Amino acid sequence: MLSLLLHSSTLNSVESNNSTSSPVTCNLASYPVTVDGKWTNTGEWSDASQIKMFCYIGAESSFSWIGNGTAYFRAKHDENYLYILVDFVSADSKVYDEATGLGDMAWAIFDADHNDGSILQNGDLLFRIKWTSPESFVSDTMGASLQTTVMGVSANEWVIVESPEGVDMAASTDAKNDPYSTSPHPIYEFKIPKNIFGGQGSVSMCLTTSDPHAGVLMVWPLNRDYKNPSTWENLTLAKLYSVNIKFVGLPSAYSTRLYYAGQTERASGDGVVILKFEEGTSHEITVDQLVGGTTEGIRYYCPSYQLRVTSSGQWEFTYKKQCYLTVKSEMGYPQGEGWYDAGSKATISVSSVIPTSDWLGALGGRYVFNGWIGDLASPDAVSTVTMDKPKTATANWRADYTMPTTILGLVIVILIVGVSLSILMRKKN
Ligand SMILES: [Ca+2]
Ligand SMILES: [Ca+2]
Ligand SMILES: [Ca+2]
Repeated sequence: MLSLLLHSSTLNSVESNNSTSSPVTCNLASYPVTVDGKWTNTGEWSDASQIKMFCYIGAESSFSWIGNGTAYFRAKHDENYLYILVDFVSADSKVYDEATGLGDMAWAIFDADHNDGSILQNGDLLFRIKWTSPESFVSDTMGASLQTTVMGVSANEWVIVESPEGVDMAASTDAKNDPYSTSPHPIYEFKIPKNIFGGQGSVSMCLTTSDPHAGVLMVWPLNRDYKNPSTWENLTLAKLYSVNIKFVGLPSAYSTRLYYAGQTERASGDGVVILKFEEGTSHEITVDQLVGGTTEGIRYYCPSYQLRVTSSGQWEFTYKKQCYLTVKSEMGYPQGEGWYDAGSKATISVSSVIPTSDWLGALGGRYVFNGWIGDLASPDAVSTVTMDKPKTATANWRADYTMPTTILGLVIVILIVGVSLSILMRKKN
């Protein structure tokens, strides 16, 4: 305890903000970053790791840092880049003072050569975004211009070097989409190629953002010394595994959707989708079980439409073509309409004899099945059809009044005989 107190007193006192500094795992990016110095949309940094920065109190480089402040940084990465957001929530919109020439700024420093030394080394790099006098640099913002600088090391001092390829930095006071506070305040975005630190899975770094007008300096980690890499904190980049997905049996004109990790992605039938996930995480990937089928009588069915991935590999979703069979009949309970695997045999049926619905039906008037017409020509009420394409089978019927005609004929004969007999009987009497 004593040594800790002594240690911190030599480095000036630092307000802890009730949090302690510890290694941070940098999330894998799900959403793209637009380097424009603001929350381009409310979701832009929602997938990043979030760390509250510390408020530094004491003297440093001729400044007295006295104020309380609130700042966060967020970090995430994709295959090639590390992205850092520094959000100085408590600072106001005054980013540059003409009289003193002082401007707000943010730094990100990396122990890029991983030597963890107590002095700066050639490989260490500093990325700085600073507001300065309006005429100094091209981009005017808030009555100031933005200066972005990359620094390397010479004789244990930071000196300006040429920016490595791919570096991008920006700042603004536009907090319109900022979930911390929408009142204007400095926001900084850094896009840093991972190859500056050899693309390794972790790197030591420190961050600083300052508001000299308010006398507030925010740092991470606690007790960081910008010239001493061994005081910087480790940022571990979550490693990725790669999932390669193909679709079998789905023509290129069709597309399906992939659902994974709360996201949806459309993929065409001949496409290959490569997804990256953090090592150690498990993900369920689902596709549309049915594709097409709304108009043309053809659809694609995926019997096994879910899979779970936990490591790199290749997977296939197999779709089966299906064709629609339409069975039309005005009567006789037609059976068999529906979807069938392409090339399979469908059985259709209809009752072969139906009483007519008029009064003659009671006397045996009936409709007789007269065969299937359309894509299937068959005289049999129960028939099979090969579903090599969408098909329609229509039942053909004819009316058969043989029975009521016979009955009525007999009734008439009986009536005539009966009447004749009764006339004969009367004459005899
Ligand atoms: Ca942005
Ligand atoms: Ca300021
Ligand atoms: Ca170093």
